[in-house]
Amino acid sequence: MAVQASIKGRGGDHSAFQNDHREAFQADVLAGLSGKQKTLPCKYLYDEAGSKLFEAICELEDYYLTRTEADIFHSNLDSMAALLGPSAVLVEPGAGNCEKAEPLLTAMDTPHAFYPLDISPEILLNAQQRIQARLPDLTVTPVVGDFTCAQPWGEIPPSSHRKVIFFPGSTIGNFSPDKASTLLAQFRSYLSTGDGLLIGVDLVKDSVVLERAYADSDHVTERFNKNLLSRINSELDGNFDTEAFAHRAFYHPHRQRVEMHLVSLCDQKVQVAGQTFDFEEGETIHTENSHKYTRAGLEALLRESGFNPTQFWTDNKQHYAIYYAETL
Ligand code: AVJ
Repeated sequence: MAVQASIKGRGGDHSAFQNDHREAFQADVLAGLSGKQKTLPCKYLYDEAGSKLFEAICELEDYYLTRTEADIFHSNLDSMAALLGPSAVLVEPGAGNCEKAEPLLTAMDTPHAFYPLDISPEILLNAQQRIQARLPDLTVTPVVGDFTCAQPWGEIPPSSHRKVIFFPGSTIGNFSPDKASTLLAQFRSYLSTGDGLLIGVDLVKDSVVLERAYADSDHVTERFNKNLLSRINSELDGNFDTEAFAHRAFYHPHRQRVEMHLVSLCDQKVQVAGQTFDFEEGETIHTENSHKYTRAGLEALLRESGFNPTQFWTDNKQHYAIYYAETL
């Protein structure tokens, strides 16, 4: 069967996109390493190698999130599909390989269209072909772009059909509560009255369980974290010695988040893009936050962002939750 490989957004102008991307990466890295507390934005963890390592993390026994979310979806697909209703348009920011949307689209009553948004055109085209082959009557239109920007949302044509934003994977946890609220309000501004949001969130729980998920005994998360240094070495002419840094992940109960850091194991100097950065022994680079929510906290976040949570599903340990919320 012939599959139409249509793609919207920045996919057409790939090399210009790569160039912009490199410049932004360099500016963000140099700024992040210049602060008192050194930081690196977590979105840069997901280059090709990083995305593969993240997929490996999702398979780990210690990393309960992916497995638990998949179980909740699997057990409740029919009631979720019923809530989304017939002929809905599904939009997924940060869709990646679209593995979570596929069973949902299959359970839905004649979905009208699917718009996966992601920064990687290659992953989107693969997913489009796979889903289109399985659901030939559904129009799948990948949109390339950063979903925190206005650009990809502007690529989606207006439609009279009911729209639902699908945001699984606890991706919302990577945003501070303030930024999460801004992001959800941005989602809301794209929607109309009666449209919806289906969102997956990791819940606050025992810190031992949380810390094991981010400092796994197979050391895959360590490789995922250190891959950021290797990426800086190869893309920004850096000379990080990945052996001279240790992976550290801990739950901060007051901030309700797991923080991921890279700890310098000695006093050292590192060069990146012609600049020198000093590290003291024990000094860290803060590479990621993964915010956790209570049910009340998440419901408050949804309301302040313009949504009314109407349904929620969880697992028997209440480790993870999926919410359906309607626009207020
Ligand atoms: C992709 C943001 C949901 O925070 O659990 C996994 C990323 N970092 N292990 C998470 C991650 C370390 C993950 N999210």
